Amino acid sequence: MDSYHESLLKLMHSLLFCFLIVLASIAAPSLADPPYELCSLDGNYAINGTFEKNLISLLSYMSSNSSASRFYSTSFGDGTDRVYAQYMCLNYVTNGTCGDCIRLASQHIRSLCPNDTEAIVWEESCQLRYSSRDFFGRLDISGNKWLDNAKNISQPVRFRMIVNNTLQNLTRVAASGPDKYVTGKVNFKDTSKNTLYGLVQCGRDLSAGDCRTCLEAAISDVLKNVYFSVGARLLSRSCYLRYELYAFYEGATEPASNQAAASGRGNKVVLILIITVALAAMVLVLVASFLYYLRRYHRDKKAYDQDLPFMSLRIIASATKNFSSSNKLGQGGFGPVYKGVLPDGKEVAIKMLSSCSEQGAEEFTNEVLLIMNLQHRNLVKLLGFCVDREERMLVYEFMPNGSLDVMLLDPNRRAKLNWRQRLDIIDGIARGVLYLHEDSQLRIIHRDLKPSNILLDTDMNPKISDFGMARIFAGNDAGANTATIVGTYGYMAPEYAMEGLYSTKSDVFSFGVILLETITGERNTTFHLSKRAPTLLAYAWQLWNEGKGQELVDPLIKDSWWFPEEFNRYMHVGLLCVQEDAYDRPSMSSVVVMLKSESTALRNPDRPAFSVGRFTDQQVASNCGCSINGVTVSSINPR
Ligand SMILES: *[C@@H]1O[C@H](CO)[C@@H](O)[C@H](O)[C@H]1NC(C)=O
Ligand SMILES: *[C@@H]1O[C@H](CO)[C@@H](O)[C@H](O)[C@H]1NC(C)=O
Ligand SMILES: *[C@@H]1O[C@H](CO)[C@@H](O)[C@H](O)[C@H]1NC(C)=O
Ligand SMILES: *[C@@H]1O[C@H](CO)[C@@H](O)[C@H](O)[C@H]1NC(C)=O
Ligand SMILES: *[C@@H]1O[C@H](CO)[C@@H](O)[C@H](O)[C@H]1NC(C)=O
Ligand SMILES: *[C@@H]1O[C@H](CO)[C@@H](O)[C@H](O)[C@H]1NC(C)=O
Ligand SMILES: CC(=O)N[C@H]1CO[C@H](CO)[C@@H](O)[C@@H]1O
Repeated sequence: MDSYHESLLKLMHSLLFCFLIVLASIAAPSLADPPYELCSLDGNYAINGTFEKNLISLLSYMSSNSSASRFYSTSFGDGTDRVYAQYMCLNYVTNGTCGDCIRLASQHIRSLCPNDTEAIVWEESCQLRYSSRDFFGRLDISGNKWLDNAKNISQPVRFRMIVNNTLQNLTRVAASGPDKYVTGKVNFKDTSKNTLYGLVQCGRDLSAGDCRTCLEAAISDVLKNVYFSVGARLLSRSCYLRYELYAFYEGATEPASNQAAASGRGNKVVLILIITVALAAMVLVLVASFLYYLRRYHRDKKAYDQDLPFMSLRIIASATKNFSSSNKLGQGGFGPVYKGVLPDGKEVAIKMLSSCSEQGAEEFTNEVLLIMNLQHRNLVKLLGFCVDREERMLVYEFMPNGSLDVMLLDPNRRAKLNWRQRLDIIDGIARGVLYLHEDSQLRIIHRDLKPSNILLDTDMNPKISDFGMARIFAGNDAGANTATIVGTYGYMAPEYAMEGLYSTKSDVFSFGVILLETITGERNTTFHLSKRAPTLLAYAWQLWNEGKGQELVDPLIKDSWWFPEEFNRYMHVGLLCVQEDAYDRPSMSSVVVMLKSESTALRNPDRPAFSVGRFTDQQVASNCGCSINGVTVSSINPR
């Protein structure tokens, strides 16, 4: 495509973007302005009856006396005509505002819930409630209402975590304080610097425990219902919470960029103008979309001819019960991993990639589509992916037997892993890595091979996961030098850990460590604790030279069925793979041949790399600085 078309497309894209913003501001599904009410279906009081008279006196009493306190409960009348009423103003409002708010609420409550024996209304800064039953000091978390903001956050998953964390912290403080009220703010960074402002408040008649229960239910309700919004409120009978990206409790008003929907109300001229602009934009957008898809179609015809395995964030969120902690399978080097169930009942593992990647959505999509074309029985199958603003997710088939790591660490499970299965696992890994290095149409260096990245299916077939991650994060090819080191100490080749030099031979090194760990049941990273030698590699080398290699066989299989000759050959190949000089290590294709050929004489191994980095089991992630609350996460830099 020539440059004229390119710039035309760019223009179209900007218009599309503007259009989406305009559209969002019209269609935003946030609730209307207050009041919001909840009327009971329990019963009605008689018109002109005593209950109504009592209610009227109570409301007028509260209206005229409400500037004295932020929270007030009182009752009036006798027997079945007795009315219990309570109001709560948000603590930050002035006496005058509180009074005005209650006066307004008193009028609204009767017109919104005519002749109901129980009702509650929420105004902008207060709530008013009455009932024929005594509810003072009693917790009621039913019928909570939530409100969201018109504007969407760019990284909802991470934002929700920060919101949850902040509100949980505020809850702890508020519940134990005398005012049952607290505000707080937290700085965080997503696409730009931001501050989250939160407020929680309980009725002062609640105990600390009930206040906490109420707010925890409120947090859970708001997170369950509000997924994308930059701010939200939760209206409950006994408590209240709100969070925004501006200091609402200090009188700040919502920044114009957030205000989209709130200001649209009643302003017909603006609305008409917007619609006109939108219609004009729509025509351009249609043209733009056509050109855009035409371009994509030509560039990546093959990938798009297949069913595009793109999944929406909504589907993924519902598959993982909104990324609930009970669905979390673990924490990978690039972000958390969740178990999910797709609408068709298929079990999947969903890997969230930390948003540090600089890569744009389009490059990411292309990269994933390339990687999805890799198919091998020893690679975990990538089923789909999701890109939503800054969020990136990969959807894999679910592996019921977990990872080799867990298998080797747990002595009970390791004991059940017999000699034959171990050799099959090693052979499978070797074939998978060979496919990545040489046989696929892409040349892929894994860069983070380790037992926790080897998953096991129901038949204990090994499947390599996280392949293509190095490509996705670094986006470049083999035999390079990189400043971004992705890997795990104990499995990283010395030239890679120290100098950032990587090649297929660095994967061969990691494979060698996995091989030795699988046949010996020892862990390279914690071997020094056994005091026999600083590392498993050093010890294996020492025994090998003394002709006593077989002493290293996993004691858990020692008494069962295993072949010393096979053990010797596997150990020999393992030692060849972990040699210090990358040049001396065999290629993956020779490894596969050597493991299988009983007759070939193998070359003697040279000294292995004895100490690689510090032997912590620390993950070294990409050296980006995502920070939550000023704390920089994942930036361990090897020298
Ligand atoms: C927010 O994002 C969700 C999901 O992507 C979408 O359904 C909704 O329309 C968006 N709202 C706005 C105002 O952009
Ligand atoms: C209630 O009382 C008012 C005036 O006291 C009267 O006009 C109205 O008809 C009465 N309504 C009923 C339903 O009795
Ligand atoms: C609000 O009312 C309380 C109780 O009447 C009083 O102590 C306080 O000084 C008032 N505050 C302001 C700002 O007027
Ligand atoms: C009051 O309640 C009765 C039912 O008991 C209902 O028929 C009537 O319409 C209600 N009055 C108003 C003003 O809603
Ligand atoms: C919020 O955090 C709490 C722990 O502090 C956790 O139990 C809960 O699952 C989290 N909720 C969500 C929706 O992430
Ligand atoms: C919440 O409190 C914990 C422990 O007090 C603290 O480590 C964490 O940073 C706090 N989180 C936020 C978002 O304030
Ligand atoms: C305690 C108090 O201030 N009570 C006042 C409440 O308002 C009524 C008028 O509606 C006054 O008469 C009370 O003195």
